[in-house]
Amino acid sequence: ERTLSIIKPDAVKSGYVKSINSMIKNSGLKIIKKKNLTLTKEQAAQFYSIHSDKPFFNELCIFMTSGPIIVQILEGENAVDLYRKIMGATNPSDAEENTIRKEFATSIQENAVHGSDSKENAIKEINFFFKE
Ligand code: IDP
Ligand code: MG
Repeated sequence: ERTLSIIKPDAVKSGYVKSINSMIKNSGLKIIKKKNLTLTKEQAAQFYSIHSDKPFFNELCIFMTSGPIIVQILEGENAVDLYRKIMGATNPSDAEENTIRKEFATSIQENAVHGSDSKENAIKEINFFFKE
């Protein structure tokens, strides 16, 4: 099974990429593809289009385009749910100990990482960044 991981601009800027990837590898997931890029406003709006009605949508797009991100495909047994588990809750103040967001997120918006929330969305999100 595969899932899409994004290390968001806050975590890249703070130099947390290596530490986050160590937590990913320690969980048993393999990083099978990696891309460094900066999202355009259009890409951010399209990627997060499911949230376009939310009050935080505009700010979320501004944040996600504020600097480089690392987009990775993770592979392993139960990859979607396993990665959601090691990421921790969306709001870092609700995240459990030893999760990526507990360790590295600063707010509900600047929360260090993205992970697909279902197998179906994982396929869509992987295709969004790795069409080839
Ligand atoms: P998830 O990333 O844990 O799946 P979603 O609800 O899908 O959380 O929200 C997508 C992203 O939007 C979050 O990771 C976070 O960056 C941002 N976000 C979610 N809820 C809020 C909020 O209430 N205020 C500001 N930003 C939010
Ligand atoms: Mg989500």
